[in-house]
Amino acid sequence: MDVDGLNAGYAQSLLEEYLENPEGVPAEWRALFESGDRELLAALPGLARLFESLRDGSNGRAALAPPPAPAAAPAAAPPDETLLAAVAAGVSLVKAHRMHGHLAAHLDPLGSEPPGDPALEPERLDPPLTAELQAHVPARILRTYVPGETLREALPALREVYCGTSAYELEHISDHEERVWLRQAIESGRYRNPLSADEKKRLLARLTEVEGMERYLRRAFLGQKQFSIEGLDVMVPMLDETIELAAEAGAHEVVIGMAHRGRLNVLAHTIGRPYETILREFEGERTLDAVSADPEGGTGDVKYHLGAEGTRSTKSGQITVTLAANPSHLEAVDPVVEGRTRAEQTDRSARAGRHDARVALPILIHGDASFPGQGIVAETLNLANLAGYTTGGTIHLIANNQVGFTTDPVEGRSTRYSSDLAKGFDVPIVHVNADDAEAAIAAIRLALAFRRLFEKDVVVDLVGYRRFGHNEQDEAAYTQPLMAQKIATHPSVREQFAAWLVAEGVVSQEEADGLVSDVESQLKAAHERLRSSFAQAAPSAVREGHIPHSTGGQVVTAVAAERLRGLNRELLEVPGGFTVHPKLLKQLERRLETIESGGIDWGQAEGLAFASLLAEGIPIRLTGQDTERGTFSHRHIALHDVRTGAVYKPIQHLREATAAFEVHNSPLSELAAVGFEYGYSTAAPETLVLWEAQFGDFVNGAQIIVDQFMVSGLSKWRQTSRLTLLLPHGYEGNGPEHSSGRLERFLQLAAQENIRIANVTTAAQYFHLLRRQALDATARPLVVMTPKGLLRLKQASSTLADLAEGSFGPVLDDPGADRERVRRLVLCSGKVYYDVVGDEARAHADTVAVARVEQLYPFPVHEAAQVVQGYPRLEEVVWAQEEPQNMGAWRAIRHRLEETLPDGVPLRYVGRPWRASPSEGYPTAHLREQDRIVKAALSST
Ligand SMILES: Cc1ncc(C[n+]2csc(CCOP(=O)(O)OP(=O)(O)O)c2C)c(N)n1
Repeated sequence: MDVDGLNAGYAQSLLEEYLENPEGVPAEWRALFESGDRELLAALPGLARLFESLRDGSNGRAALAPPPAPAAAPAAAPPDETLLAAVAAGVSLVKAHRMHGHLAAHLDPLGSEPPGDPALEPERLDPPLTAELQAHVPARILRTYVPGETLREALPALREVYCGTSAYELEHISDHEERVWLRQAIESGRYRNPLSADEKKRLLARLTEVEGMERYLRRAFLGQKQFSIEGLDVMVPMLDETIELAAEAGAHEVVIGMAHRGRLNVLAHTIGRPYETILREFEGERTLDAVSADPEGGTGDVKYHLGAEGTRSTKSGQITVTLAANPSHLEAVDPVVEGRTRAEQTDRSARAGRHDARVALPILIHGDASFPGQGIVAETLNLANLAGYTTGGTIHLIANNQVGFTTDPVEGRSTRYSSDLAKGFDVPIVHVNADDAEAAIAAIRLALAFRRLFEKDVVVDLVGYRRFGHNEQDEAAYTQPLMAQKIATHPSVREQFAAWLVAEGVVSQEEADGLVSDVESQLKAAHERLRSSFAQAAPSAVREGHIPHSTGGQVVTAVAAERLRGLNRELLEVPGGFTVHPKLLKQLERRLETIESGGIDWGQAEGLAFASLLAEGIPIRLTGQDTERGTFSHRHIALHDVRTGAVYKPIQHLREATAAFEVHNSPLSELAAVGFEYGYSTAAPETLVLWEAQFGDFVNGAQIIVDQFMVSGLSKWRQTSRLTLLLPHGYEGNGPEHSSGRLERFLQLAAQENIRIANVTTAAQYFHLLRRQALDATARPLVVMTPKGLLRLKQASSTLADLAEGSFGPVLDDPGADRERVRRLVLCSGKVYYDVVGDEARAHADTVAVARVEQLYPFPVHEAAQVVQGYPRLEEVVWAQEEPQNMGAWRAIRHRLEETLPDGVPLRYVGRPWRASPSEGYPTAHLREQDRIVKAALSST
């Protein structure tokens, strides 16, 4: 070590660096600091001076001021080694508070003792940090931001900060800047400014409203489910603060996702739904007079699942607050909210889309049992920092009532905290005792400031309790008797806060009581008004309605040939010097020929459909696993320069485009990935939002989103969208898991024209289908069974004329059949068509016609009947499918087909028999089965 020229400043900076990060200083310096070696220290005058100054209580400042004046050590000053060790112990103590302070924090309003940690106890350190020794350790060198000159002065503040009614977990964060910012923000108390008297009064008034509403509902509607918020009442003022701060930071919208707990209260107080409306819904459970049946034939939904939107006035202007509709399935709404927020944050009205996270803020309110238990939470957290999915940071609020229905935390999770999962995502976590209203508000201020600065997620774990059972029909004491006993005598947060304000002289007892009776009177008055309105209104009849529908038949989907030629060229343009992989380049360049001479394949037709829509001002968002290239290497919408790795997407540079095209490879998720796109599509109704499964089978990982949102959202919440699922489907010998997009599931879920389902067989059909989906005035989700082998099959390719002059055909008749000769009509759907017509037996089966049903739902009854009627000598109709009999389309469309048959013409099934697994594992078994099906379809029985 070179000691010449060493100055005290340098030595100190090394020492400080060492204290912050021991690994960050050269090994020899580390050894020195750790040894406290007097001789070595003597050899380093600068450092010696530093230690001298530490001893004289000048906190190292003297060491920085050359020339140093020798300080007279007080008689009782400890020796250097002890002092150095004390500094090191002091550092450990500070670190321990930052890392483990939460273990000693008083987070439970019900008063359970925190476990604590030996590292937090100064007397248990080595050397024991007595009060006297603490007084010799300068606070500055410990790099804390709490007030106090010495450790002795700083420690109580440190304890207050880290082990009070708030606690923090942030040392797991890998970004140094974020960590340091958080420490500073927390220790300096920047976000814990005491509330002003006015703010306190407002807070009390809010808590009174929250509690008052729950109490009124419980009394007025005994036993009806309200999933009371009580025990977590402060959540509502926390949301108030969030909305205020979001508006201040420039947001126009706050999108909230939450489950049942406290939802009615949030609807009333956060969204601003009038008490009367909520009371009407409660009355609706008793009398149909209170609610009118859905005139459109939907089922509606229970009151604590309904979505809502309101406008709030803040100091920074008006802001929209949306509560997303959600099903009972806990946490399923999380990615939906993220997608929705992302859509709000995105300007798609120009070729270069723009994402601005300041525009909207997502808030997810989780249950403490659900957060660690439901995998979708992890999937959603994993979206947070991805370019295609980020929403610039979500505020996660765990409504932690320390129980999940009747399940205790020890049974419900393997982690100490409900929030622990978030640690793996570098998310700061604030735990806060829900009985400390001011601390809860401070937690929100910190969270919002962090999000604003770093555009990342934050978790606030609000630790409260549940005053009653899981719902108003449950008895908590049956399963959590001790907790229930404690809660029975535990004053509410409003009561505590009121008592405190009275003691402080901020309000009088009369004022506090007056607030309670005011809320009560408001609710009573609203209820009276509602009741008198029943008396006057004529009872509404329950009507059998129809959800308006359209199969999109009217939409013109053809695009002029010249425009398609131009777009085709542009889709192949790359900037000068950009080198596409030579093999790929050859494939792509073929598209210049196919547009003229035929052979437009799936990928090309899709690109042209997208490009033409962009030119018509329709934005598009396409995501899925490996979707930029396409699972089957057929799309190549993003090109990679083989020399530089640079990426270029020609479709984003179309000269005529007047809308944005977004494409992203998704993370390996189905549930959150589809949920996100569903949410996005509901908030961007003008956009064609597509999600592609790697193989169709995998869509069942997203079953909750399909069942609870996509197919039933319209009926339950009048919420629909153009979400389009591309599900590779077809029996090609790849085994049980890569054959089926589970067509039967979607067909089973289809009713009241809630969705559209197609399995098309040509590139042009796909082109027209996509365009129709985007342009149809009636938005509906679309499920497409997309091909694999057909992507490149010559017969499935199309010509420019097909795109420029054709349209979507829900049923395609046999083009070559001799109508007078045909005795059997084979109807089928999807790829099996090519197996049938491509079979050698086809040539001899001239009494057989083969037609395709391209749209399976809504079933094209009229078009199918026309095809059937086109064969006057028909003796039988065969439905041929490659799926097993209990799968595929058969069971869902059989009755539809039967409606089309002339009298006396039977309908016969040809396909795999009933099977528990979709397809054979052995390729040879597959081939045999495929051959049997084709032969059975073509030959007479
Ligand atoms: C996916 C799913 N599984 C099970 C349930 C049934 N369920 C409803 S509430 C609940 C407990 C939830 O506990 P927690 O997340 O802590 O929220 P709390 O009700 O305590 O507010 C359960 C298991 C559900 N709604 N969703």
